[in-house]
Amino acid sequence: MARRALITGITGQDGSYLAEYLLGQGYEVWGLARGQANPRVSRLRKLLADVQVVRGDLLDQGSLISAVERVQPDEVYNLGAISFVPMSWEQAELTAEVTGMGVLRMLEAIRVCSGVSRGSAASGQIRFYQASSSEMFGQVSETPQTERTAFHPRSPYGVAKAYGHFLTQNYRESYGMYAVSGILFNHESPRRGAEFVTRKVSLGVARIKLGLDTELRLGNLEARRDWGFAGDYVRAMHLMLQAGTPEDYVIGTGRMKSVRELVQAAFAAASLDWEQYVVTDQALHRPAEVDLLCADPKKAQVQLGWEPTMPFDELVATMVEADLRLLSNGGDPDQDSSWP
Ligand code: NAP
Ligand code: F7E
Repeated sequence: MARRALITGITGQDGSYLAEYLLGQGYEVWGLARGQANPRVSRLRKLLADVQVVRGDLLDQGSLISAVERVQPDEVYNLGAISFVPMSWEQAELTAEVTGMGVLRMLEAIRVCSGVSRGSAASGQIRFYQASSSEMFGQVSETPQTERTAFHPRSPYGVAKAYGHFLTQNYRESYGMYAVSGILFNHESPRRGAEFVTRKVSLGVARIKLGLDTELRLGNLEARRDWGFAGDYVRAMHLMLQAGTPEDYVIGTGRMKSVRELVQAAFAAASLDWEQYVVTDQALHRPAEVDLLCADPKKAQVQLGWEPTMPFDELVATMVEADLRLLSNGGDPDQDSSWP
């Protein structure tokens, strides 16, 4: 019988890549989707027709228990979150509820449905993956960051992710559950939400190239990130749930670039000079910035055999090309009816 996976955050960037990857591995894939008329769900049904949808919300404990009871998954991937860092200052309580408490609700649904209690053996159990984030490192105490680097989150999002991270560890230690966190650094793709800087830049370059816009307004160009390709990172999530022992892993490329270098690479990919078009705007700076993030993914390389495949310049060029194609065909980045 096919193994069954339940993915929260199925309508997001990672949800789509993970679903495709698991379907390719022969899994029966279920996606948890919220809302009574979520337009991203109709798109999902069109583009990933083999994914079965179960209704539920990370804010609603009962719905998660019902989803686990109905799907009877072997593996649960908790990717659902308020994931845009600036939004976490504007709606800090909602971020805490979805990104933080949502982890508790999902873990509880699994614990209750598998009949696990303190001291009971947790064999034949559902394996749980939590989407932790390099934003937990925040103001970094060392570079590169490893599984042992201290957390100093700089946003309500980072704080909520740290709660989910420690709670996942705690359920592993308290109940013997197979529950792990992947501490993933920034990963991008042509499916990335338009609010994140890589996609904002690739869409901005495409609009300028096609004469649809004359400038691109950005915040802090000096921030540095470790950017990889989302398709590579979902493989790491799966590998973590196949390991002999449940452990947490840092996933990233080990190389960092500044937003300025990202901008240079993206405009160069369209044969444009970025300095003619980019305008910086203080209003887009954050109340507390994460200046730099750079992964040390050695543990994942050695123990899981995981490697990233796409270099930074190729990733950026791929995103710019995809957005040029999308806009040339009259597509809308929020409604695009195909996935690159
Ligand atoms: P994303 O594109 O923003 O997707 C977020 C998903 O969460 C969407 O499917 C959204 O569904 C869902 N969601 C929001 N509120 C929900 C709720 N109340 N109940 C259930 N689902 C809800 O994020 P992503 O880039 O794919 O990232 C996936 C996960 O990895 C997130 O947890 C993110 O925080 C984490 N992460 C991402 C990165 C990265 O660089 N991409 C790095 C580290 C960690 P709707 O369609 O209903 O809005
Ligand atoms: O910002 C700077 C901004 O919003 C990256 C999420 O997936 O990765 C992501 O979080 C950097 C920051 O991603 C603009 O100040 C400059 O320093 O693309 P971002 P993020 O905040 O790093 C982590 C790992 C996650 O877990 C999150 O869920 O770019 N920046 N100018 C800008 N950023 C944006 N969005 N827009 C600008 O105009």
